[in-house]
Amino acid sequence: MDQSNRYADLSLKEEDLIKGDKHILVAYHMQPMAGYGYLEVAAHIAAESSTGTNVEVSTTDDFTKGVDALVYFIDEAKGIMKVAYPNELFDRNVTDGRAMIVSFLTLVVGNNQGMGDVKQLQMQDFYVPWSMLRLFDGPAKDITDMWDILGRSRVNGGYISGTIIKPKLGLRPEPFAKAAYQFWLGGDFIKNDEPQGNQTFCPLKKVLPLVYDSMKRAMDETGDAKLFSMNITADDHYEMLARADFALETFGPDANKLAFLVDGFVGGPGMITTARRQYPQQYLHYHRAGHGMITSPSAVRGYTAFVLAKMSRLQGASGIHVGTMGFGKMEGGADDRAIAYMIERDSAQGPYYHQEWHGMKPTTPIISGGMNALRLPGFFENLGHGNVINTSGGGSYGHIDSPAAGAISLRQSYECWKSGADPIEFAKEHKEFARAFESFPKDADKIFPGWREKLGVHK
Ligand code: CAP
Ligand code: MG
Repeated sequence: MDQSNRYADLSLKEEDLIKGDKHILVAYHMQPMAGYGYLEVAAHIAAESSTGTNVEVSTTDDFTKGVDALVYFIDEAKGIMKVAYPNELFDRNVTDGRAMIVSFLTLVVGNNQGMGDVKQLQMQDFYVPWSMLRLFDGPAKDITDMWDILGRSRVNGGYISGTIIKPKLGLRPEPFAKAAYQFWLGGDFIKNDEPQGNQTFCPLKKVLPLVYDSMKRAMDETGDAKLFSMNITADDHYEMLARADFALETFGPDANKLAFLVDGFVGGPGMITTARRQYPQQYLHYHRAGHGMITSPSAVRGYTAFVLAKMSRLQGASGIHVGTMGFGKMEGGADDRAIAYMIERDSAQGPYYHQEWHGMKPTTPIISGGMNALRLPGFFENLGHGNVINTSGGGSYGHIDSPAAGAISLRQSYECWKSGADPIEFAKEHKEFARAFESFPKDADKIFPGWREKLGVHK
């Protein structure tokens, strides 16, 4: 049934919709199945995503029609469609009247994802009017709190060097805590790798006190504060809180140095919001493992990594992984810096919409996945700044001298880029950075051809 009479109005202007402040706007890449008209399928999507179904229903009244989602733009040649969703469509909390991401997802990428007349439907961008934006929690803590703990300026506090305890799994409590200690001698921030939790060979209640002991010893030895991002992901709300509460008690006076990591993609928005609301004093670290199943450029449904990151700021993530923009091991390209800008700035341009954040706290871009000291200078150059958390697992534990040397090489790499120095010249004066060339020779050959001669390394 062609419902474009009711669910499309191509005379609506985007600027008017934005000025009106009454709609969330969503841009999709859409391709219909063969044999279906573009506008017809677009209208069907708007219907299924709001008040409609595939037939007329007798229960529809005049009020209902007022909250129809409307297709307001199509470009069939480019495969782009845009929909205006009236604010009233979105579910609001009984307890406090606030908005929820789960309702947003249920409507804009819910049933429409499985429709038989749709070949491709991937959300590329969305715009949130102030009237809705103000109903989302946003972050409670942000990178300025991390800088403060580290004793730096709250403004432009710079690069936070981090790692992920590796191997991913298979360390017992003592070697785990030792690996943490070794990195902290040179670096700032450690996170659990996302599958690490309460395995029988490394029980959380045994390992966490040891990690705190490592932190204290590293702080004593270096005179610097250290940060630990602990995985509290769990199916059960109470289990998640039990993990988090145990950690807060364990870290006691240093609980401010504890961040909570939640696998927000596989765990879902409820897990993020639970952590955000239960622990507003902790930095909330959104890990997005699994997102590639829908965000990959090869995916034809779901939404993009950009959309995921933008939603995470609304939900209140203090930081989220944004990939490595083509410089690491995961999928992505240089243009992905737009993802970082959208979550860290107060006013930013997305692929389709400009978003004002009206002072909502920023979400830190967390840079992770195959990074090391040699790949970082190019990364910073592409992004234009280094106010990020970077976690380099292999890049630290793969350094030939030690994890501490790996950590120091990361910091030196930032200093090299910041000072505008030539990396080879800088390496001559900075041992840990120089030894990163020998630790990751394949990268060195690729990024700095001729490095062996220049640095006098002949092995
Ligand atoms: C990185 C990592 C992260 C990925 C996630 C891993 O380790 O711990 O989970 O970076 O990807 O398991 O691969 P390495 P993203 O530093 O050793 O590569 O940040 O893109 O979400
Ligand atoms: Mg990982």
